[in-house]
Amino acid sequence: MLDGYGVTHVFMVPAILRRTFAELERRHPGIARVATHGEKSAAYMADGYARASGRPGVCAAQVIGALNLAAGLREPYLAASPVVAFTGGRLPATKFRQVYQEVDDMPAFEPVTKFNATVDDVSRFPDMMRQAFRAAVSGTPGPVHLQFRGNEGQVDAEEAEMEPLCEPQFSQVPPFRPEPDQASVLAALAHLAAAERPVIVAGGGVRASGAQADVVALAEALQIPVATSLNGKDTIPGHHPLSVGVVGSYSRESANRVVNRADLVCFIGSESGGMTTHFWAVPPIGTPAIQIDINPEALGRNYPLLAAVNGDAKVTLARMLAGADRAGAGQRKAWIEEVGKICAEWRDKYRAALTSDAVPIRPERICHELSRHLPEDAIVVVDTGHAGMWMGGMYDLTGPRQSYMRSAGHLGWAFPAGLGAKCGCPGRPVVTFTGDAGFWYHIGEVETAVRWNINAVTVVNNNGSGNQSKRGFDRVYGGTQTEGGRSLWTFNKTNFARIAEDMGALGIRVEHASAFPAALARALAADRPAVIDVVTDIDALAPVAVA
Ligand SMILES: Cc1ncc(C[n+]2csc(CCOP(=O)(O)OP(=O)(O)O)c2C)c(N)n1
Repeated sequence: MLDGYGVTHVFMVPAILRRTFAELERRHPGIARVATHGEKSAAYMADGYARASGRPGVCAAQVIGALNLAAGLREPYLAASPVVAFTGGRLPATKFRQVYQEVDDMPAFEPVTKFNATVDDVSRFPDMMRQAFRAAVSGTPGPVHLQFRGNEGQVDAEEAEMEPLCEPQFSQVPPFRPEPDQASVLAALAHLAAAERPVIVAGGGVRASGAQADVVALAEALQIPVATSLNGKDTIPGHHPLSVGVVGSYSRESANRVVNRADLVCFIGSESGGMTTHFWAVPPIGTPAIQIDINPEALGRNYPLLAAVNGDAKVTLARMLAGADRAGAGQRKAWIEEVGKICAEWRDKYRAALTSDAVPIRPERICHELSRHLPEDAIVVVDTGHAGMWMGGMYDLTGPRQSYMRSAGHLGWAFPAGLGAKCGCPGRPVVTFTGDAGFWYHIGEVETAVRWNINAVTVVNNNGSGNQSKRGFDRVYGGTQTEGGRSLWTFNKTNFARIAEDMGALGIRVEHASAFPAALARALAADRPAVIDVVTDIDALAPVAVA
């Protein structure tokens, strides 16, 4: 059935479903069984695989690792990413008898899954597997969990007559493209036509629907600037004349300024959550809004709506484009000029930092070099914290074939997610951007990458600290931190390039910004995993959001 659903990799820590994994080698050697150094990173790899490929990512753990796996599902749950998780579970004959390694794991999966179920009888394999894949990719996608009877899921050693029927429709996102109600489409168009200063806020639902080009086409037809959430950053290239940047907390100042000047905000595939709206200050609640989403429960949750459109983003945008009155676009010349000025002001303000030759290196400069030198089909994977702020605000995608995936909040996600992304899309270059605190989390997976030839490139913004925390500790220490205060967020100096080399990867240390492009080219050309360890300024703090 894994084969039937197009699964190419399973990420896990043994021992789980031993019989299944043995059968895989015998009958489906094309499915890689990637043993990792922790269940959480296995879940993150499955998540990266899913977000890069649009196909469900599969991960697994035996009963003792189940909660480590559940911890790893928190991120794909927040990011609406289809991950299928398998664990071993208790036996009816021995549960509640202090069996080695066992507790009731099911409740812990409840808040981080869309579907959380036990498979107690071998004959239930096919229908439960189908339901798991169906739930993972449908509507707003998300993680699912199946717990198989037996601490290692030994139910898979039993036999039964079963029909391994698969539904390939549920092997990718989206399985359906629901059409919107035409009246709601016309209402949305009427409000857009009447607005003087409209803006689109495109979210992760645009990625899920593959509707990036459709958003850009509508924006061009109606002359509407486009801001994105972090999760929707690859909706529009950074230098497109209508692109204003990422809006919200980890954002670009121009995007927040434009959204706060708008007289109508059109959310597309965005939950309008706290991060994207800078906790509902950008735009302020009460700003006239319309919203397009596949999930009816998302419509109007945070902003009262003038029009709510329930449907798949791609088919909805095609309908809107067909009905759009392009004549009205000319009326927005003044608004488009104002938006252009706001964007130019942002570029002028940050030009010096983006091109800085300072030693230690400024993170803005790394972002700028990535904008200039990443391949046109690159998948960019970015951690949270400062990494999310630097790249969200300072990095520009250069074309429609580049993809961007970001941590929805969990530090340490990006490095294993980048490895998963490379497994999901082996033909595309994958470049991950992470801080050193983020990289430390799952550094052992460098060995996994080498063992499996997962040739992703990881750029470490190595400032010897988790310096995003600096401002907060400055505040609680009344301005000047004690040495003890600094010990809460600073680390020993570490050469990650050397560690990577020891594990068999290519390690490159970069201490001068001018050396970064050659390092990136070498890493991309290496036929092994690569870590570029960039020594950066511990005092560099990312700009905070403009409200
Ligand atoms: C699982 C988890 N724990 C804690 C945090 C809080 N947090 C956010 S950023 C950060 C430090 C980031 O350090 P690093 O990756 O080195 O990047 P830097 O801030 O130094 O650029 C921490 C601890 C988090 N986001 N996720």
